[in-house]
Amino acid sequence: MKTFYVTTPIYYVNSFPHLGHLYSTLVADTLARYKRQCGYETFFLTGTDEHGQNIERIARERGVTPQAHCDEMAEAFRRMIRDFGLEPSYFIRTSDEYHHRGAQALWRRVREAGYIYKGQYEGWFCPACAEFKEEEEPGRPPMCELHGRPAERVAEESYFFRLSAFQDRLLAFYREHPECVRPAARYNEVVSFVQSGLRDLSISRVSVRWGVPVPEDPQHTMYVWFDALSNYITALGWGNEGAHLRAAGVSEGPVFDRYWPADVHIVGKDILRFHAVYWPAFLMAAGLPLPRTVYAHGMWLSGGRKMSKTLGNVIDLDVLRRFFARDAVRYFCLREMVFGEDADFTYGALIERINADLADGLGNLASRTLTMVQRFCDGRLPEASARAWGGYEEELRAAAEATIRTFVAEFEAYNFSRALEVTWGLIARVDKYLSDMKPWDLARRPQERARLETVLALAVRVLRVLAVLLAPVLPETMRALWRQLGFSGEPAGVNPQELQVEAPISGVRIGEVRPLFPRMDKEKTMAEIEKQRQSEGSVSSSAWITIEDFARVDLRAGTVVFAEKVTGADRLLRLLVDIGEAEPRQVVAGIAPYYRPEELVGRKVILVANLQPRTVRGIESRGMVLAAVVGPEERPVLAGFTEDVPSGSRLR
Ligand code: ME8
Repeated sequence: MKTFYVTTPIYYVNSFPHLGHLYSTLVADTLARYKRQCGYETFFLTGTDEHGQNIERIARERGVTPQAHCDEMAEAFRRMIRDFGLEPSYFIRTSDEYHHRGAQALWRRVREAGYIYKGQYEGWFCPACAEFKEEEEPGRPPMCELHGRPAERVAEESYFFRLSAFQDRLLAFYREHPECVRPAARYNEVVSFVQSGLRDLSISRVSVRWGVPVPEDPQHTMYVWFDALSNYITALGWGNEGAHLRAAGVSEGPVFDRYWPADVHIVGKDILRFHAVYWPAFLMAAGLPLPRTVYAHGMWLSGGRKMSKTLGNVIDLDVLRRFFARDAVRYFCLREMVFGEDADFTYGALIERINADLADGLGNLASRTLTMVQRFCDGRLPEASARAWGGYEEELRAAAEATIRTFVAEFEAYNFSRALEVTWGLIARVDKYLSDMKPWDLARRPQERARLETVLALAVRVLRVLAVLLAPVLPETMRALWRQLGFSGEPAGVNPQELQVEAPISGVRIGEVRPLFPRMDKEKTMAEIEKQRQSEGSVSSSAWITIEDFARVDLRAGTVVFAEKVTGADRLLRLLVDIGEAEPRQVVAGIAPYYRPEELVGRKVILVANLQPRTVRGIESRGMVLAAVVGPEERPVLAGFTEDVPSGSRLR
């Protein structure tokens, strides 16, 4: 039997899951469903990446053991999987014992092949991403762009992986396998990175305890990426007995030989280098086959910026869970993001797509067709008749056949967005066909019976095609549509590669007709989402920041010594705030409708003192005064003190 192995990255347990995490998993879930439907025996792996200095530190700050922290976080990811109806074959946790044994077995293989040696590592390390950073200016800590913090200097004994020995072999591999990194732009990036030269990689730490011990030298802990990447094979039972698979009811023992090499590792582009350079090198060193494809998807942006807990613009899964049907979230993610490129996520765009594509498009086509079958054909699927079959019908049938072929080709090429766009083109054509043929008029003329039945039969056949093609994307609603059409079994049981428009379905009694996708009231939903986001619930489920993250914000007590309105700007006041510096700070604040300048002079406020200066209406603002945001009109209420505080005092 043909097999297919798809993986997501295993999620780092430093933050709660958000849309970015959900995305990798739902892409993999969609692919897995599609491949199963095409008759492949499919293994879909996901899980959590739990080791490293960063996790050790977070657990310490929370006052819990690393294991307890990881247990809690792994459960949050499992919940994401349950709540969004995702169906991985197995969920791996790198703190699991069988994984440790597998990772150690890989280490031994690489060491025995002569690619691991002991040395001294000195370098810049960002604990938040567990990554060594290149030194840009001699002696100066590089800033981690992702976490906005300087890297830390680390000097210690370390094991090294001889990555430099793999430069030529990797380049030869890329040349011979142009599909090994996709999309093409990422392939080129990887090739030029490797061409620019590879340095050996430090792959152990003595200062970190929370991790997989290095075999025969347990003072050392494996570098978290060596351990994490190996999950893709340890989960299949490589380097262990596969007892975890038996316990989970997945298989009797290891399935490594059946599924490895992976058909595709789905990853975000931020972790491409690990998957397309380090991982193949580790595997080459161990003499194991290399994954067929690493596909790097783009980033979901929110407000034009990468979603990150540090920026506080994370799309919260709680909001998606509460307000949206899960099939709608799947559809939006796959339709809106051209796979491989970045895309912006807004609730407004999600609601608009639900209304336009799902409710008015697919949903409306299904309900108007089935309602007519109910009314005009006594609830039985009609038969097309040769007498009434003309050029228009032939054209539409050909369009449906072409859609099937294009959909399959685009899906195979990971162009999910294009596959859906083409499918919605077909929906629009059938809609137009119904509007042109006016079956409701035909129904009033008994001599047009054959034409009426032909029109509806064709529309029903297209609905059947849609249910089959869209089953991996909209699994729940397409199942519901299948039942409404009166079919037994599942749309997922029909192979899209063998799908045809013609099918012996006439005479089938349809099920109860119900709307597949209710329309959403955009304004009302947006207002409710905003309310929820303001409420405590979403604060508690957003990710933690560390004490160091917080300490980067320089908060000072200050005294307003001068205030005036900014001419030409109704909302703005220009303030001078004394924070114990030689000169008071000039700050522009959007509080003019709520505070008179004279009542502010002498008032104690809290100032964010290290905010990057910006110019507002030609006035340089060097800081921000803190205020609570109250009520739907978002009235600012200045924060202050009930006791006297000297200007310039730090807050922490
Ligand atoms: O990187 N949009 O884990 P992770 C799209 N543990 N994808 C996003 C995203 C966003 N805004 N934010 C994050 C790790 N992701 C490692 C993986 S694999 C052996 C180890 C994606 O939890 C990100 O690109 O930080 C990555 O693919 C995945 O979420 C997990 O990120």
